[in-house]
Amino acid sequence: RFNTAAQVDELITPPVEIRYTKHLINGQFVEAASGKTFPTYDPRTGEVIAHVSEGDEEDINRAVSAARKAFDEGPWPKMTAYERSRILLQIADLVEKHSDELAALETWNNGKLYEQAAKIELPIFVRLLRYYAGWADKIHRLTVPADGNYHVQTLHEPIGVAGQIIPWNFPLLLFSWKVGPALACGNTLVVKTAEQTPLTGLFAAQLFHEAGLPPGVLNVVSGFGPVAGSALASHMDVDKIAFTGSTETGKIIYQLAAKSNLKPVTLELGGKSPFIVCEDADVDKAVELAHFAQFFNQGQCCCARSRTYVHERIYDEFLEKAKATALKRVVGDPFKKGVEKGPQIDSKQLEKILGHIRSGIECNATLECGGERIGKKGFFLQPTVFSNVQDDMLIAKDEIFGPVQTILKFKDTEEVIRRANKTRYGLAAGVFTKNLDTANTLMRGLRAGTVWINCFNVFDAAIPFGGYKMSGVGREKGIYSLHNYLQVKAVVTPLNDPAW
Ligand code: TXE
Repeated sequence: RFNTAAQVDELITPPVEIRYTKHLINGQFVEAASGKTFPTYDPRTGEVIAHVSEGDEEDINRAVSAARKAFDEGPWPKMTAYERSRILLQIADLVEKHSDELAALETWNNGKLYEQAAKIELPIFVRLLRYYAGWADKIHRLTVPADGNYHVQTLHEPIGVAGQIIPWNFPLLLFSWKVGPALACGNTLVVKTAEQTPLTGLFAAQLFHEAGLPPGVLNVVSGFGPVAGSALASHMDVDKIAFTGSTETGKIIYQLAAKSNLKPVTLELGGKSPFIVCEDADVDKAVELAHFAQFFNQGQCCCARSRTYVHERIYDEFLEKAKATALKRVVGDPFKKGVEKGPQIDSKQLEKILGHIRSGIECNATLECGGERIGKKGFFLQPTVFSNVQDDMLIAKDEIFGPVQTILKFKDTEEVIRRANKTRYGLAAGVFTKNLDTANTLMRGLRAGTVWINCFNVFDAAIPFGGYKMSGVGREKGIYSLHNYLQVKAVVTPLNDPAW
């Protein structure tokens, strides 16, 4: 029996108001040029909670013009780096002060656990801004020892107007990953939030302005991908585009960038990451970590470890315990304390996940528990576990992006490395072992942008994140993200000093 003690029909009223629904362009909230709006929903009920301005090409043009003017005329890129750093620190303080409201709005619009938004994601947001505030005045140029009688130096300059497209699974967290480094480097921005979750980006951007960010530096347009998103990716006056979302849309963005002005692209895309439990593992601990690595954020994580490979000697014990853990996960209103799983984001995602569950059953994987929608209101789904999963089944190949754990059996390390790598993705991997040699072999053999050994989801601001293969292009966070937002200019001057 599923523990749905926190019933989905006794919902808590969100402790926050919706104040901002219009585009934020040049420091002002403005209606869409067309006057159109679109509804945004509460995933707990599927009911409309607000109507938001719907951006199209004209709104993107206006936002890009504002960002261009702010870049060309300043003051942002021309300020001293120390001044930019101070403003970023002020923003971090103000966001921290409003963390509870932002977290409540995030939960209301996304369905994620309020405790998770307030205690994990907002602190990461604030920490990340402080981290990049620290970088702003430490981006050094180089002096280059070139042959000949020349003084050669490189200038590291902001790239210009950056377009940033954000998905719905971590609307605020990914907003910070994108805007933090770009602002620290002195760029100006146009952000297109996800159509499912437009509210928190607008609220956060308003706080950025209240804390001292000059108008035009950060513009936020709400709207749909194929209209507003593609207008941004193909805009001739946008100097760089960064995107997080599906691999399919990532390919479109790459093409739009290439067909327009060859703007550089960073992509953070989907995954089908393995979690490898070796035979020497403490089974209870491994079950707990594998469970969280899959079910965190309703399974809506690009880095969800969605293929759990378990060594054959401990497979049966692991499976029993994994199933018991999934059955205990409390599903309900994400605002309630004690609830461990909220709704999926929308009916499209719910249907996609249910389709994968049906395909797993049709392929004769064993449905150990779950597999069904809970209630008729909102988008709640039972935590689901499949065993007897084979590598060639769709549930082991496609990104399900939901609360579905697939458990596979393996015999030895070389075999599991080969099987884990046999995917178009390469975002992350989990390894669970007490043996240092095994850990080292796996860590080197796995083709993934992050390998978490005996831990999971450690997302420090300084740790780079991104994918191998079709999981992405480039890295975000850490020092690596600065490279995405800087141009390198080589400057050569003759030296008339004969001593040189
Ligand atoms: O993603 P899209 P969707 C995966 C996950 C999910 C699937 C589909 O498997 O089930 O993608 O989700 C904008 N030009 N991930 O449809 O389409 C869109 O408006 C420009 C993994 O939501 O990739 C939104 O802002 N932009 C992922 C953003 O792209 C376009 C997170 C993401 O939407 C566009 C989300 C276009 N033509 C989904 N089409 C991760 N890596 O974390 C859409 N967009």
